[in-house]
Amino acid sequence: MTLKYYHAEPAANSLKSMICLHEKGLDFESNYVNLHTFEQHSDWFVKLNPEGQVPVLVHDGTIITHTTVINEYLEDVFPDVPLRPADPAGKARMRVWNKFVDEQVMNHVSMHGWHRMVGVIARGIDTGAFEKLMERIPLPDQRKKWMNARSGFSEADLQNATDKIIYACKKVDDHLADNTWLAGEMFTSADANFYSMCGMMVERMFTELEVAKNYPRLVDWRERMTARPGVQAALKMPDHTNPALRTWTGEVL
Ligand SMILES: N[C@@H](CCC(=O)N[C@@H](CS)C(=O)NCC(=O)O)C(=O)O
Repeated sequence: MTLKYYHAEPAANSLKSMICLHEKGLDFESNYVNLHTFEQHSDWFVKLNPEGQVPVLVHDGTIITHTTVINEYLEDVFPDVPLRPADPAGKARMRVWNKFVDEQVMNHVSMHGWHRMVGVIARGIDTGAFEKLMERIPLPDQRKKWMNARSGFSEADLQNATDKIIYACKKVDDHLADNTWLAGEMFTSADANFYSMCGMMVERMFTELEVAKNYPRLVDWRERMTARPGVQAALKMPDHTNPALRTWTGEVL
């Protein structure tokens, strides 16, 4: 059996499935894809994933993309250490949380990240070279996102994204009043999802939200997440980010 994981730094989508791989104790080959040199749009990578995005899982030659799908696949093929409830109601709870994070959280946090971090990279590229890079991006929405990152997202769009993040933090914090983990009493891939997309960095990225004061249960959950050996192992995966960006706290550099 061969399991290969193509990924970038241990954050966001790359971290999300990496947590599940480690939590399940699976032996996998780690293949770093350098987003800083746009390797995700290179010919070899687009052959693997025509959408030109990380991460990608390759299991005995079968290519699986999209982190929520990858995590469900891992669950179906490697159920020994379960990260999904066995009962239909528990499965549904987990999936509703995954759907919430995928559809109503991920893009909003990502917009702020791109505005502040990817914008630095995008603005550093000469105009002719930038246009050439844009031509290689397979997904039209992703091409627009790169162009917006270069010019800067609008204040209205950024504010809308912040509003959605505030909503998500409150929703999770309220939910954790009666639940240990997002899907109930069991740690699931939904926890890996919210942690990777928002929970682990929300306090650092959005200091104005006063996360520790306003969402203490979310912070407690985040600490319990970070302490898990599987999460620790995932966070230790290679990080090639420019050191200035790694310690970035949210200001436009
Ligand atoms: N729905 C996809 C989203 C993947 C995604 O947005 N990947 C980002 C990294 S977090 C990426 O590859 N960005 C580089 C680019 O699009 O150029 C998933 O769940 O895997």
